[in-house]
Amino acid sequence: MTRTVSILGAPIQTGASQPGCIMGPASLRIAGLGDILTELGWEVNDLGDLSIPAQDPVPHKNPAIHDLAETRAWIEALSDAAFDAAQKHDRPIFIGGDHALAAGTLSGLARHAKTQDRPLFVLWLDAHPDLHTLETTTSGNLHGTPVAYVTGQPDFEAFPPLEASIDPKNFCMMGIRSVDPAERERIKQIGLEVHDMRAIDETGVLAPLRAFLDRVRKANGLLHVSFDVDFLDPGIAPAVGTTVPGGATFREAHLIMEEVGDSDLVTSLDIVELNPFLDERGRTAKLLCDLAASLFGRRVLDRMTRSF
Ligand code: B3U
Ligand code: MN
Ligand code: MN
Repeated sequence: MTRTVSILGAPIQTGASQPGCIMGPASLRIAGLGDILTELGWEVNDLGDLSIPAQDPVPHKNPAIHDLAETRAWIEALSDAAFDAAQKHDRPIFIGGDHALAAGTLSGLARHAKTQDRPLFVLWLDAHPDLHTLETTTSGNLHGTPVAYVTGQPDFEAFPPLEASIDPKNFCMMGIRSVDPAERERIKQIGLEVHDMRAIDETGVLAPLRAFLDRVRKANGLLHVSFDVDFLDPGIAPAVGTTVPGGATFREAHLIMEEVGDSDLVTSLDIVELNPFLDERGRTAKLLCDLAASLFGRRVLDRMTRSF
């Protein structure tokens, strides 16, 4: 039976410091995301772009925080949209938009997982752990907060109430190479599994990834992949506002996608932080489509023919 994927655009950019992510969904569509998945045999349902009504400003005691009302409205809308998409389709894809998007998608997906009586696991591919609370963020950029929010950390009264949180032990982070002091403390405190770039240089991506996928399989979990463009090395993916040198290579990124795709455990995907204003002739958008293709089954050779 043909499996279904839905594509939902969320042109949110209020969580980031510089504008441009609003064009992310359009850029990924122009790069051919839908057609690529159709060619791979998936039934593709493009749900268009989500939007939010105009908001009145909401102040916060942390004066660094900006665009709180809009970001809050996006989280609310995305949580319901992600819940619906997960109930209706085998593999929803959420295309951003900055990473504050994940505060919404993960809260909706956690509610969905609860209806299935299954735990939700998250593979977080990012240069950053996005573990700030509304108290600890110094940049005030709310794309730095989704993991703290969905794992039920304190100081999120200004965000929508969380109906279902995600166990921090169900996260696996890879590619991490920019961590603020408060995030460093939080990682230790809540026991997050973080593979920074040093660990990846030491072990490669496959060993920790396979161990994580085994955990998901044994727990009969749902698996969400949250892919921040800055996970990738800026040399291959320039279209992101928060480039950090020393990111994942083309081959590491494809290998992760192929391995997760082969596991058949993945149930949803975010592609976030694409800023097409910073792209070079669409190369980052095209690379993201190719990485999605690897996750959804594109292979260079069939594994069975490889025995020599
Ligand atoms: N931790 C920093 C930097 C950052 C987080 N997420 C992104 N950048 N994309 C902050 O602003 O919270
Ligand atoms: Mn991020
Ligand atoms: Mn990042």
